[in-house]
Amino acid sequence: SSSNQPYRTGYHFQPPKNWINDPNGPMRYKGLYHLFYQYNPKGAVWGNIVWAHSVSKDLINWSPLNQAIFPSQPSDINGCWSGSATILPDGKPAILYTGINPNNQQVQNLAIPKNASDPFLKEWVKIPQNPVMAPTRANGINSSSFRDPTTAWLGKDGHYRVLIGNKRDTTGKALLYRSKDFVHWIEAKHPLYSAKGTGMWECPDFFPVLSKSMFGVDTSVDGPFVRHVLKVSLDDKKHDYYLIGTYDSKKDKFIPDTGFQNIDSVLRYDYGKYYASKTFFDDVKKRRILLGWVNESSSVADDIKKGWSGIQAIPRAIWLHKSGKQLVQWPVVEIEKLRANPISWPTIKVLKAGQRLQVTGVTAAQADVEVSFEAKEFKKAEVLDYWMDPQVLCSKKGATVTGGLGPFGLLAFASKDLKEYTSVFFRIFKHQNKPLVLFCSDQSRSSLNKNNDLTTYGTFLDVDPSHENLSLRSLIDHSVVESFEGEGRAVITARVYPTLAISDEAQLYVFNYADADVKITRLNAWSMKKARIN
Ligand code: DQQ
Repeated sequence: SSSNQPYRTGYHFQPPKNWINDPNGPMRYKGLYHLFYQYNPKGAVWGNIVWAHSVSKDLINWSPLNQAIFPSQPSDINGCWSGSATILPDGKPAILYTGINPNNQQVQNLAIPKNASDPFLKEWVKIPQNPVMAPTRANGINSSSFRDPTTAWLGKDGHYRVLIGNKRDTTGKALLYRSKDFVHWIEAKHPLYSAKGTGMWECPDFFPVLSKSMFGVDTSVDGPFVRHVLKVSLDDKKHDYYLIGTYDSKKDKFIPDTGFQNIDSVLRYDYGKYYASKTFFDDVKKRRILLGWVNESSSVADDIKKGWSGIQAIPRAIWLHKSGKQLVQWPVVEIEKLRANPISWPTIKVLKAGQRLQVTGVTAAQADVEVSFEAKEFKKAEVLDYWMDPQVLCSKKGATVTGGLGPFGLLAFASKDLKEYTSVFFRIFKHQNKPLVLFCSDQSRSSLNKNNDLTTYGTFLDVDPSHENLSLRSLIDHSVVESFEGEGRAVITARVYPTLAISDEAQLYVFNYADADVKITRLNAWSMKKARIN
């Protein structure tokens, strides 16, 4: 019950108990969305990994099925690790996943549905030819750095291509394999892309986006209005980074607009906790959807005590921003079905310097909040002489540090005495005489239990506040604050474990601890109904 499990989510996906990590093989098939995920059936820590399986009609309410893929043959006897689904031209799905063999080597396996006319895809058959890709002395691939096959795409030559995450020394690589029949795979001479000093690339994802549209396209689509995205999960950093660029289909190479030279300037899906993500194309709603794993910030001892660890983020639609320079992410519209008891502040409100206002009328521990600020007094903005890492800047200038123009934003999971709160806020600087917008998620006061990781997160936001209001949408859910800034141009997901601000005790505020007034141009909030999550 919620009284002894205050941190279980109301609408973010999680199983009833135990450890989960990466989303695997997401797809839409015969009217159902499939989510497989890395799961430990035996406990709240990583281990004994199988593919658990749930299905959904709306990406929000999920029904559990039996485990889909679990150790059963030499090529996966020590674990069934991450992988992806591909819908083949005959309409049937195929799954490529990493198996751990008896020598603890990573190899790739193929599984196909036992009965493809079953929309639930309950049973999966591993083909007798497994493994279909393996490290050998001849190919020189490091057997402990060879995993996480992508969704395949089909070239004009009729051959499939997949990527496998890899490293050699400290060079991260997306190895390319080709196949005519999906069973026999041959390594290409060159990886699709690689980058020195980036370490192991986990869970690569490679997909096309349209240059002037929010619509998604099938993974095999290519052409004049198409750009490509390569996402990699950097094991050394535990973050998901992406590059936008061109896919040269003749050379089978990816040419990013800017590479990994300066890791601090490479874009991320999320500047908080978010890892091992994966997209798929929803061919009915013509959108590309991004799923990602959000791990805990609590101690392992606390995870074992509560009996579970890990959730999935709310599925996000993902597309190329009209600038062409970054992606945009937005919670799938279906999540809005859970909205109840809307409250809306009717007129534009001035939020005076130093002011804090409570947002009443919503269940603050399980809510969806949208707020927009107009911050025009640019002359009051603090000067930032030299560029700084935004996360460091957010840590130095947390929610309690008064500034010129900012901090202003939300206090989520606030206790009545304000001993606890998580603040998500903007702060505007003057940098090279132009406005520079910082967005922070400050967890430093989120819990009186200091065994939690209370790290503050931050990012700069490519929005000009003299032309545009600063918008923020936070999905608040018992131990999660998933915040979308600038209409989805930046995202920060945080995990928090308040001891006082739990359930009905949690409060929500808007605040402005700056020297300058700002205006709230919009505030809409909803209590969120519980989703059926397994
Ligand atoms: N998790 C899986 C691996 C993958 C890692 C194992 C990323 O396949 O590289 O559970 O979180």
